[in-house]
Amino acid sequence: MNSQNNYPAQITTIERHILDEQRHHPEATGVLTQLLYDIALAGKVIASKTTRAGLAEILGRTDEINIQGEEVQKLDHLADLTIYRLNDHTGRLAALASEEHEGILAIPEQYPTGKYVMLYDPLDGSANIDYNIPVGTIFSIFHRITESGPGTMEDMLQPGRNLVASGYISYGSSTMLVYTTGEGVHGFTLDPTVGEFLLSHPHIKIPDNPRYFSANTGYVTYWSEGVRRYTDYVQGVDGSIMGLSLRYVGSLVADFHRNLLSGGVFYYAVDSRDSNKDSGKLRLLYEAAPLAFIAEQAGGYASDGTQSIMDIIPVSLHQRTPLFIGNRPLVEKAEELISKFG
Ligand code: AHM
Repeated sequence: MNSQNNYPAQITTIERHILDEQRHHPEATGVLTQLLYDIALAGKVIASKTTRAGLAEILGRTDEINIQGEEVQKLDHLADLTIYRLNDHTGRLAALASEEHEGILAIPEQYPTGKYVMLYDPLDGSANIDYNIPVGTIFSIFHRITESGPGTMEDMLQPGRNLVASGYISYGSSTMLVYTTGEGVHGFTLDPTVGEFLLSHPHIKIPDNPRYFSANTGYVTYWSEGVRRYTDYVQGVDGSIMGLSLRYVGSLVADFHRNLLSGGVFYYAVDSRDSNKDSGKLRLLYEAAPLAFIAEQAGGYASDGTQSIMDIIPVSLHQRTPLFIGNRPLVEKAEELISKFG
């Protein structure tokens, strides 16, 4: 087909793209390919719910409190269940862990276990659901460490450096899936008319000239001296750079995605009012590490203010971390100011 017939030269579905990537790895068994495809399917199912979120049957809360002490929104619940149910029986996973549950989610006994584990945040930024603001799913995939049987905590508590794949699905004005398996970052947009994710953003690289900084500057008085100075820096207060524009949605996937495409930095620092005194709000395994892998693959960098997020060895499933993520020089500047001023 050619463009004279009004057909695009090539339409690449996510399935085709993942299969093409697999062909670069003759040793691959196809399990990861299938797993990524299962996640894309979950994304489609969740997208079909989020676009109906304003409808009374779905909108609202379940009256449950999750282990982070937050109200569980109905959509969180649906997203959580959708991802688990689409992956519990495939024989590809040894176990799952969700931001919504305290412990590991086991594979039911009647199903086989597989060689990967997956951790996921089913609907990040869910406080925004009631306001029709984009939310997202974030996922991380590791090889299991244990040999066989049900996956254990040892399989889950791995540093970002061990990630085999990570990605997110953004439910915004359109639904996008962005992922990496360590061979660059690729973005797909869901064509709702055909129900397929189509390759729309191949080989994403963070532009060298950043445009935005994203942080909840309402907390500035509760930040450390170093983070306050950094906030002056990104705004160009000391004149050393052209000030960046502030854009903050308060939905990590949306904020990260914008900065990935436009260049910039997102940060969520420790707040002196916080009971988690040295950690901030965001979760290492469900939010920071998977996005750090994508940032690195797109030429960027992620840090907790002192070290690469990718190198942190988790000690618990729901561990929190400060996060600075985006263009490498901008993130390194944060590290410099934090090491000088705290
Ligand atoms: P959640 O896990 O309850 O959805 O919270 C995570 C969200 C992120 O998406 C976002 O970056 C951050 O919380 C916003 O927090 P704040 O309202 O403190 O700025």
